[in-house]
Amino acid sequence: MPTSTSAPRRRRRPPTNPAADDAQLLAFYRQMVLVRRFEERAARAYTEARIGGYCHLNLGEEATVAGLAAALDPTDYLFATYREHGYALARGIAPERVMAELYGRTDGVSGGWGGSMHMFDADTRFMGGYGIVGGQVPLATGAALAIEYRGGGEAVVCLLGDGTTNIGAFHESLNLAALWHLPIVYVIVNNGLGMGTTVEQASAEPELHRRAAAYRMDSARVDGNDPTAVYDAVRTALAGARAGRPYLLETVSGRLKGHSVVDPAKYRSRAEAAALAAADPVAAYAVRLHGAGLLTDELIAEIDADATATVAAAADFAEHSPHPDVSTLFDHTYATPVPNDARRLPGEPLFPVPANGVPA
Ligand SMILES: Cc1ncc(C[n+]2csc(CCOP(=O)(O)OP(=O)(O)O)c2C)c(N)n1
Ligand SMILES: [Mg+2]
Repeated sequence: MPTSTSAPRRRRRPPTNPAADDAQLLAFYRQMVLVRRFEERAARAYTEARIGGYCHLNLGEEATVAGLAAALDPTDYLFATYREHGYALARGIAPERVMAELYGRTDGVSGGWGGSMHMFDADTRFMGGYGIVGGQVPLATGAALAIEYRGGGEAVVCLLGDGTTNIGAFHESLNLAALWHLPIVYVIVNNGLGMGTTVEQASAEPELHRRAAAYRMDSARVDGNDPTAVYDAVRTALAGARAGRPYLLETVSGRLKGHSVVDPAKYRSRAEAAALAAADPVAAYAVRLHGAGLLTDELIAEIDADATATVAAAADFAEHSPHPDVSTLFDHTYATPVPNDARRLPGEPLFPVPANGVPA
């Protein structure tokens, strides 16, 4: 149940996106399978040493990815965590560019400079990818303030993990968002763990959405394994946010593998791992759509083959994309001159973007 107390400054708006119809239900499935196959391929490429650095996967989070992304308008801004490949794909960034970024190549969505944790794409208003736990939370709040300041119907969705609710900036951000009626939805993707620490070990209030009460903010908890539940919850939350009522949404799902691809997750018992696998959201959703007559065995195989082919083509593209020249190593660091651009909005380029799309 939403917890709400403070008086809205503006009227609540109904959700702008329509309720999910059959085409949307199938689209969720296609999206979920694409994310699943993409992440499996990323894990394989990592073990083949084609991907370096850190690499955190959305395995187990596919339903949340699909439902959340579909609820956003194209003009909304999405801030993610380092566990962001699936959200980048669902926001509309081409799989080739996401994979090339993982490979650290020039055709990657961040030109190969960012890697797994730092994808960024102004065109789709995908605002990153952050390696600092919670680094995105105050930034997203600032983006919402910019929207409010300028006026307009856009909103910000800011993803964060369950563990991230214990950093100070989370509380500072929610406090300001509530005080200033900012158009923002904070989405806690509760996968039960911050690395190897459970929510119950880390959080005095393990029902994380209830923390909104401290800021008199609307909140809800939904099943993150159900794309329709996530879609509806994000639509509702966004409608409130656009009307000046920021929102705290908690989605509950499981992390099927380790924290990152190099984590064997030894802190998990066999029974826990088996229970997670049994609740696999992709398989469960396939069964549900099959039962509803929307999926057949043939269509399941076709969707799988499509996703597998898309991901294979993305990996091939990444493999053949050039490595960045070593002379560019220190480009786009804090040493690069940055104009005083306090009035620039999120997504607007700092410098003119050349025709090839890669900043000089
Ligand atoms: C400021 C900061 N502290 C610690 C870390 C190390 N670290 C990386 S991920 C993580 C756990 C975050 O857990 P959660 O917020 O639940 O996100 P999840 O990985 O489960 O998606 C930690 C402690 C970091 N990257 N940044
Ligand atoms: Mg977590």
